[in-house]
Amino acid sequence: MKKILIAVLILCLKQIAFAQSDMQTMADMKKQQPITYTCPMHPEIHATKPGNCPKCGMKLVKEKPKAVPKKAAARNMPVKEKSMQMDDVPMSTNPATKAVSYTCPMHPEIHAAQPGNCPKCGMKLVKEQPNIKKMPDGMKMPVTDSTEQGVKMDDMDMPAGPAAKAHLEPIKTVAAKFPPRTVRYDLYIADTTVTYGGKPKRAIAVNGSIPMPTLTFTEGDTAEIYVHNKLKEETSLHWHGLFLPNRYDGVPNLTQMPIKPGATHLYKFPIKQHGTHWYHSHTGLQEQIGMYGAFIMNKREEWDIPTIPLVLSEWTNMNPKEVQRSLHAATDWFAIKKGTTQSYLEAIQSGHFKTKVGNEWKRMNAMDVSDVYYDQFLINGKNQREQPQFKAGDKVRLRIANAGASSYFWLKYAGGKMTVVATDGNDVVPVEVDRLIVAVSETYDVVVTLPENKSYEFLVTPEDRTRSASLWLGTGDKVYAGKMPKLKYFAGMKMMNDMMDMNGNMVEMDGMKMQNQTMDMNTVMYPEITGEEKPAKKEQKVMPAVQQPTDKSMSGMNMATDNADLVTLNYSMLRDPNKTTLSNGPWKELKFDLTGNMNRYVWTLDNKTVSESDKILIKKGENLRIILYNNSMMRHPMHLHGHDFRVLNGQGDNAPMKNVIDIMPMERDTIEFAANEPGGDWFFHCHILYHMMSGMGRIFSYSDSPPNPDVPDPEFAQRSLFWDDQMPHLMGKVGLESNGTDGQLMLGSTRWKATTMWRLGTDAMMGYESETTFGRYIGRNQWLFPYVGFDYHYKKFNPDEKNIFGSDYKNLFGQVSNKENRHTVVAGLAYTLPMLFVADMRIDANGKLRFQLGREDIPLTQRLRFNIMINTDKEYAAGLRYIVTKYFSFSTHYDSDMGAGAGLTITY
Ligand SMILES: [Cu+2]
Repeated sequence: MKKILIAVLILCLKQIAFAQSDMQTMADMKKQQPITYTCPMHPEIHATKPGNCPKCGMKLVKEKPKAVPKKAAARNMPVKEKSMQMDDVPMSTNPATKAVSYTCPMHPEIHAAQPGNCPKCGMKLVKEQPNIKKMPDGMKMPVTDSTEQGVKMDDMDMPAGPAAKAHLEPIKTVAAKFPPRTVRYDLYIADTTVTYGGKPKRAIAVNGSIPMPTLTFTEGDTAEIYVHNKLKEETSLHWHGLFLPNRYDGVPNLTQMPIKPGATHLYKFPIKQHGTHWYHSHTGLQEQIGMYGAFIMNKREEWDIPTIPLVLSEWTNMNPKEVQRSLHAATDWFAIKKGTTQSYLEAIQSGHFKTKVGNEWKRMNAMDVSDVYYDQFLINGKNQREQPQFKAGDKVRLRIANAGASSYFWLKYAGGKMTVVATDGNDVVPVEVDRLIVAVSETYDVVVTLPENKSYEFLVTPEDRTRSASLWLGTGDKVYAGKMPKLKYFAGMKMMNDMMDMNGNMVEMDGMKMQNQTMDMNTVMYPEITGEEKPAKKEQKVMPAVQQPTDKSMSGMNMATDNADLVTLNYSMLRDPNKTTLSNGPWKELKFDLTGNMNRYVWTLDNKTVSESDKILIKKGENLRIILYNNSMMRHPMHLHGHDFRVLNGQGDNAPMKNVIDIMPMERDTIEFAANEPGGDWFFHCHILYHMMSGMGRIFSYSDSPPNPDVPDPEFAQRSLFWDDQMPHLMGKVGLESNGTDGQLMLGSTRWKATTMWRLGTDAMMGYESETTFGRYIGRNQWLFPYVGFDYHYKKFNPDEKNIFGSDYKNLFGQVSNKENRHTVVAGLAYTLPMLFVADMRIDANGKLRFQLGREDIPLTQRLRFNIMINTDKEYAAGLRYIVTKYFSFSTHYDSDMGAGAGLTITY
């Protein structure tokens, strides 16, 4: 056993050394050839030596010989003639000279005569600039944006996207025949049982239905909604995107008190806007289990075409409280279910070992685009829906709301392009796209046309692409939209590595601001554009061969061939038909970094949760400008209650109005809104349910607000509100093995953690040990953990003991060890090192020092985990754990005190 242990240790060390020597050999190779270096993000940079980019600090890469690979250039040519009509792009300059060429922001060696996608990574090509900063005088980017300073867009060199203006012929309208009226709804909220995920599970239905009933109004009406709580728990309803009196906004413990079991609550407010909105519970995690529905406000004069509200959502068989706890416990069960563990074996098999090491070196775990595994995805409560009544030539408006708790959804349509006509209830100048992604809680209005008398698939795919849901429009032969293939996680991991520095900060690339989803960094993960994740092969054929349909449903719908031309919606393509500039008023500017800690699942703004920060006071009549920078590895849909904001996207005076802005990693976006409510507290938060519940938000509070009659005791209410992100979570691991038991129980909150761990051998020779510690995580990354605690250790002297250090009578500091009989208080400091090893230095009341190094849960394969520990008390341990289910693993374990053992480990 001793030998195995040493071998393992050596292997571990070698791993690190190997990674380094690898880099060394790379460097040596570089020296041999007279080559130059450039920045992947700044192709104008040329250097004779390796180093970092003077503009963005990114590592320079070898510059390849200029010749454009012919195949690649040819690949770039748009396949279809009509695509890429750059003239149609509202903000593009008419290329004055013919000498314009295009390159990839990530692959400067690519040069193409025409716009298109990079043959290497599929990213949209950008105009190549001869060293001068762009923007000829003639071209004024419409960035007036009602601001004095404006927002620096001049560095932004990305085309707005090859959006063709929509060929949406005029659509007849029809006027409301009735005068404005009061519309009453009675909503009965009650428990129900559903089998969405194949097993009967508890859900919440309103009037017996999931989603909740679609509430329809016409502009000018008055809404009177009676909510009858038939649950055994509190509830609330929030009207997402609505302008209404603050007391009816529906945030429990902020704008009202929770609706108690058995109580009825009236929401009554005038309908002073129109468009596609939705409503949902704002209490706990109720939104995850059915409490969401469409809220439609028609214009007085509305389009006379069939209109279908589509509420998209997801279902998990796991109790959402358990989902939340699992996220905090950092179990990787969801990753196992999704097949996204990104273990060392998988890394080696796919030639990404270095990427994996780089990833852990930067103290990151596996990466994913979403956190939770879901058992089913739903369109209006069903996975497959049919609307057979439509015929060739029919236009249908889909009013789509993403009511998912944490899923983004891709939308694709088998019958041709989709015309986006509104977002978050606000009209936009119609824009035609092949696909779009809907962020959590966003809404989009999309018009689709049936080309023939067939049944066309409207395909809804979660961003992680684990499953999908479909709506079928029309009757006849089925026309499939083409399933979206699995993401290339290692490519994404590599990209994240490149973008993140050693301090866990996303490196902002100035000179090329990431804004408004114009460049979806995740594009590198899309195999339909960039080809399959390849097994390790030296020579990389650049372009994907014709993609193998992985599924019969794809029936010839081959994506790889024409996907280079896919038009994907991004925010800079959204333009309000009217001016949206704010009226004059004093300006207030605020900046927030979106921050997070994936390992402990703490999500924050400026590293502070809602309960750790003060309300932000605003005044009626003020204009607010909020600059948001996403310094985390995940995208966040930030939602503002009760107000629409302008998204500064390069559309100048016609910036689109939204109430949710999706911000991708490394993006910096600016929004502006008028503080035009008479008062109240308005929540601004990430709409990913589990991010919000961990504290990612702020409260905008109008100063001199009149008291809210529905919140009689604001201090009590606030304490209850804050509890949402202060609540501690229990987690644990208990090993039951032939040589004894070891394990730990933890109770953790945003910053604090109490742990008790034990190692109890089957007899006194093996010893009994327990350590209890209590401490606080410091800093945004929470790598530093000072603690105090109590240590108990008893072990009978064993003359035959074998220890790789010889005797453990003295520790490595030469102090006589007290582990034979120790009960003492300790104080120490733990620190997470690169490669996710935790270094732990402590001193006990007898002055004994101990330094310990350990790492848990090294993912060897999808389900096999390795852990290792060694300390200066000459104790060491290593173990393997094979994960069978979320709660059970088979485990083996060797410990310097307890020896070898095998058994079962329970994880909670
Ligand atoms: Cu978030």
